[in-house]
Amino acid sequence: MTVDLSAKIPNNVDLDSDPRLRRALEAWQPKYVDWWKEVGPVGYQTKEIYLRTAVDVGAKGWANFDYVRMPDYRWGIFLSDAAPDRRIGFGDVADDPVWTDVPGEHRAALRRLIVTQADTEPASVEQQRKLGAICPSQYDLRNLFQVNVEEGRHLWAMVYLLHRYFGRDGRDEGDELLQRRAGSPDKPRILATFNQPVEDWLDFFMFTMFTDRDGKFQLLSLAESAFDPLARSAQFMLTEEAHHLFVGETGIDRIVQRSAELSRNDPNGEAHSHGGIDLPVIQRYLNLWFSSCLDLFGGEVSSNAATYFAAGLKGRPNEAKFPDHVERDEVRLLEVADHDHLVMREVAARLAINEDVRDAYIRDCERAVARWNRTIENVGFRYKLRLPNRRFHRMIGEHAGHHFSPDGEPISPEVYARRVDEWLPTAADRVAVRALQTRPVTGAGEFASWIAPPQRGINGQPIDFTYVRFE
Ligand code: BYC
Ligand code: FE
Ligand code: FE
Repeated sequence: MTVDLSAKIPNNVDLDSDPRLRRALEAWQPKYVDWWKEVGPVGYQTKEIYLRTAVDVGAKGWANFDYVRMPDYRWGIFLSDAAPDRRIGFGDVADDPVWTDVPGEHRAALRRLIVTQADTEPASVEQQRKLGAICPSQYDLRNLFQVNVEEGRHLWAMVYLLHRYFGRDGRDEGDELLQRRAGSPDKPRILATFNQPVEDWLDFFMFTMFTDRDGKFQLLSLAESAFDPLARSAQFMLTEEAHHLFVGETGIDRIVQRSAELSRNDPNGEAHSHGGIDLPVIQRYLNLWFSSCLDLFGGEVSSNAATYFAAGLKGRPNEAKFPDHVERDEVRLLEVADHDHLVMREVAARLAINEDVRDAYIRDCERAVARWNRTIENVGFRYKLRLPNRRFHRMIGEHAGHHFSPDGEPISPEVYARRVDEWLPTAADRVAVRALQTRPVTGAGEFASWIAPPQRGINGQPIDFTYVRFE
């Protein structure tokens, strides 16, 4: 399918052949732009930013770099090319041809999955809206806005599916997606992490590392869906997602590097008196964001997940790599708390699908932590970051309502309360981080004291390139 770039809404879904749908989306567009202006990035809206815009799904065209003002960004609708004769890869419908439309019996479940996915995209833009004012460099400011405009495009991708396949209900959902607000007491976003404040750039890098990474694994699971338009939408979103994950993982790596350098030269092994962030503070932020994001995979035992899997609506990341795609009679063991000790509990494998997805996510996070620890080692400082156990600080699922140490040992509420300041960011930690981030650092090639420069610039440009035109 060729891309129509001259259209009001750039797309490769042949919007012109469906005037009713095109009109409905063109009616949603100004509401979207109003939303962007109201709760999108604060400031910088009239500045020209060096951004990439997707203009095609092919290897060449999908990353087109140029200076753009954010409100003029060309948010488009793109599906990856259809695979010929694609078959469903899992569940009771394994090996059937994929669906080009929504089967009546799965309408409610698919709508719910799409709305939940969609809701996270604008939420993240809202959460990050104030960060421009305290950015550590022009390079990072540009990356923030790149992430923001692409999350906006991900919303477009999902709203297209809602309008195209869910009629009136879908259009109503599209409007409600612009009405909920991250952190709002009366109209909050759907999933808890997307109502959490993102107050500083350590939060931001943790978010793009851990929360966008939930996005990667959810999108990989949706890319397996029997509902082909959803699968192809998710597939193309993943190409953009890679940059968000790069921003998070390398952002933390650069902070960790600077912290280790400053700590190594300090008699007490601390970074804060030299304009850096102490490594234990980074560890506490990590504990917070990682544990919150583990909740985004849903309960360990989930009949929703079992239904999605059986019906072919949502698979697991890279489903082809799993030995069994049906999981009809298999079981899985879960380690859960029984009063003050851990017991093994057996559950049907289909009920534990969320745990399979969480496993894949945790492995990917472990890889990143190992990389950060190599950075610390290369600097010549002794400190090791680590992921807390998956039971630590959970609000959803089997471990919620119990208390665990970061090692995953069951502990009493009293011990937890006594030690929580060692494990999660304290008010003093937040004050210390914010004290380093009080103004935007935007000079050419200039970086804040608490973060190392990146290894290279964006799209082959130098690090001191003009990523944002301030005139
Ligand atoms: N917070 O059966 P359960 C991204 C609810 S991120 C609040 O255990 P299920 C992005 C659940 O809704 C990717 N509520 O869970 C990242 C249910 O409610 P009801 C987003 C939660 O359904 C950064 C109840 O608890 N995509 O793209 O198996 C920037 C029991 O649920 C939470 C998706 O999530 C929570 N954390 O799994 C930008 C994919 N967890 O029925 C973008 C679509 C659960 O009692 N969503 N609940 O009212 C899904 O696949 C599933 O809805 C979930 C939950 C995996 C989220
Ligand atoms: Fe996204
Ligand atoms: Fe993302």
